[in-house]
Amino acid sequence: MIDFLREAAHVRPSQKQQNWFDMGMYAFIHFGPNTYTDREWGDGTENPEIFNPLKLDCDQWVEAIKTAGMKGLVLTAKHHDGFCLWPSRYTEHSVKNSPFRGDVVKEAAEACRRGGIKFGFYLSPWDRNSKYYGSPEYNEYFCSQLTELLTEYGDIFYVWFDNACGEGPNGKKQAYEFERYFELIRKYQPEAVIFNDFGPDIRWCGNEAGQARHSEWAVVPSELCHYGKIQTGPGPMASQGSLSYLYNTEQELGTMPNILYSKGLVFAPSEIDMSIRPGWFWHPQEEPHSLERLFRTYLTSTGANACLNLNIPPTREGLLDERDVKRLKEFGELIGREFGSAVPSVTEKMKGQPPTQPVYRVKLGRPLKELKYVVLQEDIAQGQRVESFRITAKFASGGQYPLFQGTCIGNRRICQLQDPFALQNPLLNDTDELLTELQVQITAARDEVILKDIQVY
Ligand code: FUL
Repeated sequence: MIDFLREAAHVRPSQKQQNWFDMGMYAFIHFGPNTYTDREWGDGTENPEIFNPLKLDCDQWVEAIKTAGMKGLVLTAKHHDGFCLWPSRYTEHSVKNSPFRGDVVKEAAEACRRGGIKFGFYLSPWDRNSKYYGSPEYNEYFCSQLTELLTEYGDIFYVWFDNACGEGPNGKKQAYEFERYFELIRKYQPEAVIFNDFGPDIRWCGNEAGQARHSEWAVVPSELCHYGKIQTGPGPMASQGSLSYLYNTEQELGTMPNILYSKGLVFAPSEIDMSIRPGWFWHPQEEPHSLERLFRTYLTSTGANACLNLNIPPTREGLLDERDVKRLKEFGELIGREFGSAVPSVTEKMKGQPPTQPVYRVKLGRPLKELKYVVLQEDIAQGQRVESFRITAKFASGGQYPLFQGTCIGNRRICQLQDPFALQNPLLNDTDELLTELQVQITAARDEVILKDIQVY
């Protein structure tokens, strides 16, 4: 059992998964015929004539998403309606038969390059327009389109696959050949990470509400992320059960009782995808979510061992809506205010503690009356190990006060102690005492704990 946990602690990310973690937040862009029909799912019969973004300006998209601190953009090159935002050679259902006639994928990729952020795309396997859908030819067709996108638009950091599999125009469903699609990506864009509900590189968190799990493990059973590279053998109790019930909406994923029955473990961190508005596509009557909602999502995604893929849909003109642009700017400013400059501190590991239960003493460079956040980071390159921790405050008088208890840390855990949106925040304590030190105590871990950083705000 202990050996198995130790093995679980050593399941490590690939370099590209680490690079992805470092990005923290990037933008999803849902754009296509739905933008013009006021729908969320087109049925594939839309006339390409309706697609006409007269003021398309991808530099405006990039500048706006950069104000929020986002490091990349993921464009819906093709959604379920089958309409291609690039002039694909393999179909007539694309921008080439629209009055626009340009190439949105090219414009977006070039704007990202000019703006110094990364570019990726979403390509829907479900295609409600293609006559091939529901037959083996469709996989050929899909691979040809994927190859166009992988070879003609420069470096791609991300390929996002939707698992949805509905009926095509012939009333048939398609057997997707994901392994084949993944191979093409590895061949043409070896640095790109691949998203699919079940991995291989990045998995879906299980909701579209912006909420990571209470304990969001990057190391999960291989039964869930069967496309990933299996990095351990079976759990000690695998012979008794096969986790056949496992689905990505389970609350317990990667936790100890969950991995105990697994057939093996995979490193596959979770992405939180959410739209800035109720819909994924732009609808004239919708408004962006409040700044508060976005900020809470930031804490429960990038601050909970995941990344945030926040969708901002362009309007019919091809610009991001001014209301969304304003909200993105406010969002970036708030993140800057809250996390812009850390309180200077010196961390020292206390001697004589077991390697799985270390205690860190964080001496503050200046005494504090209030404390907003403590941000903890494991050295994720070495794996994810911490099961539980607590933070204690120490005051000038020597008094102590328990502040926070948590489970996972992983790549980045934001422990929130004050809420910028609350009318009143609890005092650190009920006297005028000043906080001089924090203690971060790891109460359980799968193997020796390797923290990368502790920051105080
Ligand atoms: C879902 C799709 O059906 C939605 O339209 C949207 O693209 C979302 C990101 O993924 O599965």
